[in-house]
Amino acid sequence: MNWPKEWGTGIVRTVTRPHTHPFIPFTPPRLPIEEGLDRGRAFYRLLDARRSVRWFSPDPVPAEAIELAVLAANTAPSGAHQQPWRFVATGNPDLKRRIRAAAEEEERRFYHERELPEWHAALAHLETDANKEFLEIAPWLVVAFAQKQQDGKKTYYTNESVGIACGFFIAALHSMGLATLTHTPNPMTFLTDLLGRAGERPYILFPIGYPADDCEVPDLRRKPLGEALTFQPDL
Ligand code: IYR
Repeated sequence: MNWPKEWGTGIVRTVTRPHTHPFIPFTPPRLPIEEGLDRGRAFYRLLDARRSVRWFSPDPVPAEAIELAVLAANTAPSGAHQQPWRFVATGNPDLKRRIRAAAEEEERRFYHERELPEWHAALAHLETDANKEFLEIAPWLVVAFAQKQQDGKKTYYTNESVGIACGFFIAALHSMGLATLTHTPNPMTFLTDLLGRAGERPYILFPIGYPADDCEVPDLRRKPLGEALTFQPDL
């Protein structure tokens, strides 16, 4: 391998731990601290430019972008390395239309029939409603499913694992200049039937595409670092 001298010699200690299962060396070159921080700043700036989008362009997005985002998601850590996720992608107009129709049916109940005043009040600033036109306009819909069981065996930390994979997925889409929305029609069991994933739980429905030319987003602020991070004891 070829890396700058200041990253070290690349000579790795041979270890003789008494493993009972296969292990391989993992000794990535260590970055100089300043370079690591520069990369951290750049990565933060990249992610900070992401917004959840509800107005998409119908412009096509190559299937390879979806494949790359799922490859990224598929690198997520998971309980017992069970990787309890399955991403189902469709760009099929008829299927998208049926998903939209079923989602809007659920959402009409959510917004107009169910007695959820606190939830509705918490959402008001997003100005969402039961109309989910974006489910037909976005060129791709990808549904993340959680596998509570695999081959009849329970999976562990299923929700956490799928949540982390979805985070990687969202970041990968953003890195390609694509937008998405973590859409969770409630309930969304209809996706299990429409997408033929019996035994799997729909986790998030992601419309994916480029933002529309006239896309807008709510004027939100991210919570300041001081509210997101506590050093204990204080620095
Ligand atoms: N599922 C509904 C409501 C909704 C709920 C939350 I929490 C949001 O952050 C946004 C919307 C919908 O998609 O409209």
